[in-house]
Amino acid sequence: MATKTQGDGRVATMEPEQREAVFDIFRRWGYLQASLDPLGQYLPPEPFPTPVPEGEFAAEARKYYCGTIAAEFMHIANPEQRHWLQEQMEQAGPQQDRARILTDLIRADIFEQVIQSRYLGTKRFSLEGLTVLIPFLDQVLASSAELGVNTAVVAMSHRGRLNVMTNTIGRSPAEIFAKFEDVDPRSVLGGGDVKYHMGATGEFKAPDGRAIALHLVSNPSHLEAVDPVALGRSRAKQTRAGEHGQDEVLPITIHGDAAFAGQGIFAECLVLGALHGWDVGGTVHVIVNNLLGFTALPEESNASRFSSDLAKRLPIPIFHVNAEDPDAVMRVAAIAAEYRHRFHSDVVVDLVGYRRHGHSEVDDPTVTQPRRYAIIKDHPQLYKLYAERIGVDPEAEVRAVQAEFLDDQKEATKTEDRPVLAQLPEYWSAYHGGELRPEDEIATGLPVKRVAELARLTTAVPEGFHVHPKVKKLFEQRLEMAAGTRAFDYGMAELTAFASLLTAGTPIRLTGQDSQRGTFNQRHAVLIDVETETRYTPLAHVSDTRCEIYNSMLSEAAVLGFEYGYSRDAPETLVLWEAQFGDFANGAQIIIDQFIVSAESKWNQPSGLVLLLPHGFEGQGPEHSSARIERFLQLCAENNMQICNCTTPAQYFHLLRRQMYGGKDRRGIRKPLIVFTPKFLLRYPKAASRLEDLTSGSFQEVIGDSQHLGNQIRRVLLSSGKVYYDLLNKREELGRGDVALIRIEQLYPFPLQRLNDVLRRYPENAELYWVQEEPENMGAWNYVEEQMQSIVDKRELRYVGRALAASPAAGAHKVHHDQQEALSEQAFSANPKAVLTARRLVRKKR
Ligand SMILES: Cc1ncc(C[n+]2csc(CCOP(=O)(O)OP(=O)(O)O)c2C)c(N)n1
Repeated sequence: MATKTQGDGRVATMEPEQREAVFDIFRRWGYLQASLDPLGQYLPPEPFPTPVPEGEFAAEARKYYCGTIAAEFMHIANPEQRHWLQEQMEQAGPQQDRARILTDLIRADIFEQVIQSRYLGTKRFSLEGLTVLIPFLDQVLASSAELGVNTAVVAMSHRGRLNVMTNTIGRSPAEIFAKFEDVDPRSVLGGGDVKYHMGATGEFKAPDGRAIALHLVSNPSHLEAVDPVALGRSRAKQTRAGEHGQDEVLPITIHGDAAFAGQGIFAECLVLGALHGWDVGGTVHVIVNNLLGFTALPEESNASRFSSDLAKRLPIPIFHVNAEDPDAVMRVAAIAAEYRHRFHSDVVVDLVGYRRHGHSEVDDPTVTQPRRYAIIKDHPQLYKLYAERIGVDPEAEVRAVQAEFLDDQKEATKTEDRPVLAQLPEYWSAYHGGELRPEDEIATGLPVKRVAELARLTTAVPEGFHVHPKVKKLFEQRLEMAAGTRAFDYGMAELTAFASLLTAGTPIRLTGQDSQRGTFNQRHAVLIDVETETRYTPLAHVSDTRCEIYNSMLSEAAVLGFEYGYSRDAPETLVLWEAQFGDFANGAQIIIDQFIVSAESKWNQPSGLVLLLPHGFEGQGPEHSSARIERFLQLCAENNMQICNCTTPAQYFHLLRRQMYGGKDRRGIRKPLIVFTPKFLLRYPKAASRLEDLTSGSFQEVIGDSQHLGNQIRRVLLSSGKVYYDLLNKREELGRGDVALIRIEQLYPFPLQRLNDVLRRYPENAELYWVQEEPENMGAWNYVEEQMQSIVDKRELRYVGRALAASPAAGAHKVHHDQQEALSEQAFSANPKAVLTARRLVRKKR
């Protein structure tokens, strides 16, 4: 039996096994009895599921595990991680710099009070009740700086955001107050955003002088949507930083308790952030847990005791800490920072406090939580409690901070300038957003020799690598394409565009479900050795330029958010996200609406992200047909993106190159590009391109009909995308030399001028039809009609396509086929009609 000399000199018997057994119970269940709610109202102690033998060991363990810090870590299988955490928990907390903590608490509280005094009745989403967030972040950053972090990307929602902007990010209070004075002319003109969504950049200075560049990510109202964006931005910064990027760039995401439990995108992020292609070396997640979500109680938001339980399905430690024990909060902050650094793992810190006011300051919370707010009314501010605890009179400091903030407030009322809270990093200096100008349309052809050289590079595999016979055959065909003896398909056009960009120094990052091979077996950018299943990416070896192609997890929202974030910090990189079928992109609608299409208008933040959305009606049913062209078109305004649908591989090739290049130079403009990509056309012989289509020219926004011109033309059929080939075939079948086919390859910005030039080649009285395979309320029809208003004013534009429909496409292949046939027939008939939808067709037959 072991013995131990205690502090008081007594010799106690130690029974290690017995002690371990008791401690294990507390390690596992101690969090159920920790004292976490500062108001003592919620989270009452719960009995352990295992009987606890009371005694000396239990008393000791209780001290570590049932105080104001609770830890959940026994679900982590890795013993090293568990033991490290155990060690941290089973010791006394370190000395804290209490004066610094007190200053932070005073600044946090007084900041809110100063706003409250002047801007009564304005929403600010006060941090009061959880002001400990400010010293907490200070400690996370100070500890991280010591561990080598020099950049942090911070995501957070409304709660306490203005406070963090000032007291953590370091924006001057005058800039924040100016936002309350509403001096931002853009917010009057319709652009811009509300103050508690704006991004901000700044610098943290640790007590030892080390600095961390801080980036608070612009955030839409949609809770948690910013999480993947912050992770993507972090990954891009880490990549830029190089080998030690994960140690230098720290992602911190701050959540509300209700949003943490409720929003699926965050659950997706927890998995995503740990996957190879998205790994950010761990994120520090902070729950600003006021035990309320708007008016909802915890039991209305969480399925279990803590909102953090969602994170427990993964091997991530979770700390809960009573927000009114600042020393404990600081201790957890340091542990969290070190854990993330040491194990490159996520860590969750649940700061449990309260909310002093209503959801916003204009809300009366006594209507829904009368008892809680009766307690809150008389509950002193944390800085007062803490000052008393450490035996300091805070009044002089409070007055000094108040005077400083009030001075800033006076400044703010005088300023006419729009506060610029965030600066784009230096690596954006060669790039810009704004208007798409004609000079951005440039020649993107490649010399013949270059195409051949790139084909050789992209089909080369290392000695001894066993390529699948089918892929081997495809590679032989690709070499023939490059030699000009076989027509180019989309797969090869894409590969050649990628290789050409890489060899010119443009990195590429492409992700999506099954993107390495390609959902439609068309890409084969990553090869699998048939004997060893090792992978090889020829594109990664065509030059020294980085090429990343990953199969993503089965998520649209988080993955697209991540890639958008990546594009925000990698303007030099061609970043592409691919939907498996374009239909699924609507699972990421928040990212599309709130970031991709509107970020430049709201936050002045450009992005060159490319979305590849397979689209086309091919009889695969309602959910594998439509990438919802109509929705993207409805979102177009102010030059916010480019929307294209390429009918040939060469067009796709030029489009991808155009996205990155302008003239001899890299293209300066960064604009999201939405490409409706083909499925059936991928290998359709009539859609194939010749070598010379890639070696000269540029992307054509409109493709006229070079064979069908002049006065014999009676009808002009306008279309976009694959339906063109249905019309082409029908025209051949009917021998109709009097019908011209015009393809609109870029839908936004709408190429009106070019279309007009093309239409001028036809008689003015030629009939004009828009033909589409999508139902009348979908596709580009409504949009095109409006864009062509100046033409339509003078001559009629009529519609041929499927009739109005609730669901994009018919379920039965036969019905699809009949409809498709009918619509191409109608396009050539004397008096075309809209083609009926599936259900109506069936009903009519009865
Ligand atoms: C996706 C989404 N749904 C609903 C809302 C409206 N909303 C804003 S704040 C809020 C409550 C958030 O509660 P919690 O996450 O606990 O944060 P708290 O405001 O308490 O800090 C709600 C429902 C929103 N902004 N985003």
